Amino acid sequence: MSHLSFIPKSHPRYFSLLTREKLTEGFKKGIVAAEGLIAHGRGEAFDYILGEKTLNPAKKAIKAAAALLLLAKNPVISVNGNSAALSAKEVVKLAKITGSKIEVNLFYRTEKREKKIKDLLMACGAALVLGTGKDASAIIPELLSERRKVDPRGIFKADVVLVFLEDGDRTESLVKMRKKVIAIDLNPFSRTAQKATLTIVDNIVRAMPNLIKLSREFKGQGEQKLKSILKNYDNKKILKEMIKIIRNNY
Ligand code: PTJ
Repeated sequence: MSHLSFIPKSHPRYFSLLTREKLTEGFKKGIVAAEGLIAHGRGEAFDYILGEKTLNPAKKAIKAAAALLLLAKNPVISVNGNSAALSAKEVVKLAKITGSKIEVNLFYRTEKREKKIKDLLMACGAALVLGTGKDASAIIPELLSERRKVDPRGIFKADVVLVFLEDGDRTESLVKMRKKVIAIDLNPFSRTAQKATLTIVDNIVRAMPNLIKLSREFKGQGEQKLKSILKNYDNKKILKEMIKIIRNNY
């Protein structure tokens, strides 16, 4: 049974409660791992500290991420349980605008969950979803988790990979493979945030619509403009700015 009817629209944290509801529904449907609910709780705590809004450093990171995706030769969006439950439609939209492939990649990989996530993405309009079943036949070296299994047409040969809710290990391994990693992670202290090429410290439910909007705006603009956005972007500086805001606010 959905708990949506328990949430008054006037509740000051209506949006946050609605997001929780999407995850618990995703869990009941077998899309979200039980551990994904706990991971979201950690994200919520950081989001609370950020004032549940997209802060300036995150806006700059989103701008650079849009430029990086549009300049990439083989961009891939990596989807797990939480990102499917929260942003499946947005993943498909962003993939279409930026010419990215979509790949399912799970920490708690089961065939059943892979298939459910793939079906959801297809129902949202994806033409092709990589990385499920036997398609995940390539291996990320030195990575021991199930996330090491990737699609040779997707993450394995990608030059840019967009990741959500990571455990850090894979981001590090992908960077070692000379790929550029864009991470959306509410925790600026996490290994993922620190190791990614470009870190968007924001909730995926806010970052994705903004990323779509900017990618749409930037599409068709000359390479030079996109390259200059990236040239002026410094991820370490952005992370420091974010941490400074957190420290100064409390
Ligand atoms: O791949 P799956 O679906 O089998 O599940 C993997 C989970 C999500 C369980 C796994 O990746 C995990 O345990 O994640 P972690 O290590 O707990 O990391 C989650 C990170 O994502 C934390 O740093 C959170 O702050 C952050 N986070 C949680 N919710 C959001 C988020 N970042 C952005 N937007 C969110 N909504």
